[in-house]
Amino acid sequence: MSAVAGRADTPLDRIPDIDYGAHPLFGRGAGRPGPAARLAGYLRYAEIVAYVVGLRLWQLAARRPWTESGATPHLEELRRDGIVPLRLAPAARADVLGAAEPYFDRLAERRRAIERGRRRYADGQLDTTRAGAPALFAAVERALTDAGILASVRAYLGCRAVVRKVTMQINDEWDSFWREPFESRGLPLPETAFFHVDNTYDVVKVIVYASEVGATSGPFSYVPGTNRLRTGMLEGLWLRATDIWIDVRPEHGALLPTLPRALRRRAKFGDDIPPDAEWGRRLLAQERVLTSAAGDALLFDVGGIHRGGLVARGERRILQIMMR
Ligand SMILES: O=C(O)CCC(=O)C(=O)O
Ligand SMILES: [Fe+2]
Repeated sequence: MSAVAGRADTPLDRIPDIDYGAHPLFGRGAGRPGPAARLAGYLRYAEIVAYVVGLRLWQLAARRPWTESGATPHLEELRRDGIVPLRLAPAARADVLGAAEPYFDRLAERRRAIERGRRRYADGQLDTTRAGAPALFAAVERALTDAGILASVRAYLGCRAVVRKVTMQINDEWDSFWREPFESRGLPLPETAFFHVDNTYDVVKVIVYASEVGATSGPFSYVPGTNRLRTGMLEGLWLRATDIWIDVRPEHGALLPTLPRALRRRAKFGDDIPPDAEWGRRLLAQERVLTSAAGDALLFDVGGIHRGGLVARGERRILQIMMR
């Protein structure tokens, strides 16, 4: 019997309940925390809920509504699918990648200092800010403005979105962040592994492929239309808070089945979908895999279901541009 509610003909419009009590990563077999560990876990969770609520309220208060007057060439597709594959103008692309090169060098050097099998997810990323990387931000903003991407994003979000963060990311076949939770417990890797929605609010990203990305080099993928998933305000809050909680304290995962039912959700749910779940099969059937042949840049709403960087062979380099 499937542990996930929903039938084949139900539209993909919600994130269904997952029976975390029956899940090998969290339920039986994950270990029973004692009373002290439980208390520490719940307190940590409460702290993270408060953080997410505070952040959301602050973002809503700081939000400046915006009516875009420029051309918005990507708006319709972004609204419909949540994902828009693009081709940057060759000069703009060369500009952006040229400005990013020193940061990729720095990241590659940092990765070389860490033994291959020991690199964690964060070891694949180097974040830059406007103050720290002005030339890179200028090149990125020029490219996004000239292509009408920034205007499309502002119209989509209804606020005067700006580039907040540019991240260099390198992944290779030695990375195990997506396999490790299963391999370390001798469990089979689910086909839906690493499917997630981001645990941020109102963010649109552009990924620029900095290397050729084929089917085995960890292409980005997206389930079109899932940017229109219906998530309630509280549900959205639990999804995010629980996700951050288990990311920072994986050992608290054993407490997930003990939470009230409404709170048993997390943004990175792809790892948790049982293999026989109809819902997971539908995600896989609708997944759109975007190799660099499909586009050298991808514009997407991070609130839709996506994954990427699951490299089977070789290395993949991307630039991740975060707008809010
Ligand atoms: O590395 C990837 O392709 C996935 C990136 C991702 O999940 C994101 O940018 O939110
Ligand atoms: Fe993501």
